[in-house]
Amino acid sequence: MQTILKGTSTEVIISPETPIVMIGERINPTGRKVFSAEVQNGDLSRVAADAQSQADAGAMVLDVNVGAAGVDEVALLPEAIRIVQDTVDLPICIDSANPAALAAGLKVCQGRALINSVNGETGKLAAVLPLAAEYGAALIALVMDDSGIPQTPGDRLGVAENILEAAQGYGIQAQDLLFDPLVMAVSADHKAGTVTIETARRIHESLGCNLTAGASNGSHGMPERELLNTVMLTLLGQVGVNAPICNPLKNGLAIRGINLILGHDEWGMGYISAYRAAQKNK
Ligand code: THG
Repeated sequence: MQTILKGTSTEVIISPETPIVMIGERINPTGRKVFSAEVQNGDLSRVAADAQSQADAGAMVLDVNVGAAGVDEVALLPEAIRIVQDTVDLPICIDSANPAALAAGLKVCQGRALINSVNGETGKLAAVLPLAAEYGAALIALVMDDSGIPQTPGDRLGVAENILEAAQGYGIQAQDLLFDPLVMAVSADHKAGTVTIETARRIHESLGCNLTAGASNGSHGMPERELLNTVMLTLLGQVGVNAPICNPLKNGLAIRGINLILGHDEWGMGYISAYRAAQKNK
């Protein structure tokens, strides 16, 4: 199953047969004090450099999120998307909890965007599915609904099935959806990792869909976050998460390593060239 995203002129294919696609996470005020303050002042001067550095590190899609307290996302998100697409020719993952901001972003976005995100809540489905249909965008679906985040992989799979059925009612197909099995902090719940991994495995097996995940969420509150993020990306990659949202500046070589070990990198050329580029930048 192929999920196709487009930039201004590039096309990115997400499928089990092709290498894992990194969605760069850094254009997001979460955990970034300076960027957060800038965004709150309407200052997007950092965005172009953050887009370029992630593209240079191998990101093939860029997540764009300007959500911070007091920010008018409807005004600022389209502006950030324009800056990114003026800087690099990559598809955009439009990241907002506000459907009006998603709509404003879609309006200016070139190519075929990835909406981040819908979930199984009645109101979210009604607000976001029509947007994906109208703009022909692909869509990330979080496996939670009006009852919250299910505790078990079976219940999370059930939510995924419900979302797929609702999406099909709008003419959105399985290949247009990237399911997100929900990575939660293992510091708060030591079973959170296994529930996420088993959820991904079951969605991949029974729906055949492609998957994303916010891999860096799992390590919050733990030392050596980078190490834990690598472990998370590896285990998720093994069960079908082929478009993780991560930090390409930190996880770039690990992703190439996963692609190599999983048979997606003939002669290791992707891994070797990423290694050489990293050495050159040192
Ligand atoms: N699923 C989907 N979308 C998502 C998430 C998800 N979008 C947001 C988030 N989760 C993924 N993005 C981030 C971005 C930053 C961090 C974690 C997840 C992060 N940042 C560092 C910190 O907080 O310490 C800051 C590091 C830096 O300077 O870059 O951890 O789960 N669909």
